[in-house]
Amino acid sequence: MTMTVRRLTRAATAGLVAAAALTAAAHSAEAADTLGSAAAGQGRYFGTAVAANHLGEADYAATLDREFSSVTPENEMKWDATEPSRGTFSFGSADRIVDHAQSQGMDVRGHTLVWHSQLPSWVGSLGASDLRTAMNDHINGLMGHYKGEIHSWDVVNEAFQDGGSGARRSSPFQDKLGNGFIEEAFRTARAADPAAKLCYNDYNTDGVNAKSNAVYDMVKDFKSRGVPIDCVGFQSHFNSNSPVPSDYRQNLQRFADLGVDVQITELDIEGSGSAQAADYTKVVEACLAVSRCTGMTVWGVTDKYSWRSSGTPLLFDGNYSEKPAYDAVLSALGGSGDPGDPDDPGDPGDGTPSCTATYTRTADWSSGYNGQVTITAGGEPISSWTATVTLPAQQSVSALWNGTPTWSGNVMTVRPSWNGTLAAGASTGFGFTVAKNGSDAAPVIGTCTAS
Ligand code: G2I
Repeated sequence: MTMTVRRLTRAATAGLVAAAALTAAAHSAEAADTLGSAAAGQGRYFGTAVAANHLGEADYAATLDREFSSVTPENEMKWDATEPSRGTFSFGSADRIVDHAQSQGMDVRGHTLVWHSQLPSWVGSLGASDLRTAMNDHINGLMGHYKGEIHSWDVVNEAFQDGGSGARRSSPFQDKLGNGFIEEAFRTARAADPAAKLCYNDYNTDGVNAKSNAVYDMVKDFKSRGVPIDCVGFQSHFNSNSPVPSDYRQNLQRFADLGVDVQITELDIEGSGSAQAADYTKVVEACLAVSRCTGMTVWGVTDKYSWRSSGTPLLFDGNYSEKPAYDAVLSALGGSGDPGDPDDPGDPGDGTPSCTATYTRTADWSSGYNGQVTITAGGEPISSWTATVTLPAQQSVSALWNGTPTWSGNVMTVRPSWNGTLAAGASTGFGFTVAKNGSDAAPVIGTCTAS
């Protein structure tokens, strides 16, 4: 599909989009018991990253459509997907997401225009002058195609190094165009779609630290010189190594005080149960405490498709049941959803047995390791469970306890031995010993199913 044809098509559908938005608004007035409607009550959006290839899965689409008011294409708007060879744009997968979002009255965040990663190799081989032209052409190509349809664009993503230096990260743009590439990208972006909010987006900038200080200095400089920037995105990928910072709210506030909006753009927090729920509460409360924090996006709908494949960092488990973290977010948003509502999937009394499976490596030595999978029942008692463990090809299992395995290639399906019956919310687990045979990679734990 060429850019020109699609641009005409997108403009022609604008009337339909407006009608869909009205339908969605009417729906949320009836039931302030979803993330999107509760956040709307606080004047914010609540979004999720979406992958086009899951939209055909009924439960995925139903959960997305019911709960969220904004979507970010997880990979489909990146450079490798949209301009795989110079001047040839392909928007098929991104268009599917944008069309779906608009049919449901959801807003769309654009992610991302200029980034060192997921960059086709042809970009890296250009000389400085060609690279400058290619960068501006890319911004114009994407923003032109979606003109008027994107509420906020991540114009530049992850341009600063991790660690204490506060320096710029090496990339073709940084190395060949110098510090000025970010300013140039923002100026080009403003002209391409004046209605879109233009954001700088990064990770490990969530608290006050050397990296966030460097971004802060850049935003301050841009504001003082009239370089067009409207928002800063804080990715907020958290786990035990990178917990929710205690100065998260203060950090959001100091950026807001520079005269930009702040957005939480890729939120996920590894963990489970009440600890994970408490961390999510901290994040939502921080955003609500900063008036210029205009919305939050979680980085995926369900744990089973998270980029953190061995974690469980999202609000819905692999069966699309609401996790304690979901109830915590809804409640922090002031939603009227009752965490004990038997009509809500995953809540006690919903009548549907469910379970979650989480993995930890409990012992490690040069030739092997022990893994432990914890099975936790959802809001209903269960009488049996099934979990899958996919091992890296070289590895083999030499022992397994507290479970009964069956094998298909390198996929081990485990059912209970003595421990199938669990009360609502109760846990059991199984353990296994693996021979590494040269591979230290982690196994991937599949969706837990219960009966
Ligand atoms: O890494 C987490 C995020 C950090 N901030 C920027 C985000 O754009 C980034 O998202 C992740 C996606 O969630 C992953 O889905 O970006 C990754 C790549 O940098 C994405 O992973 C890629 C895999 O590496 C590819 O092998 C795969 O083909 O996803 C692609 C599409 O499934």
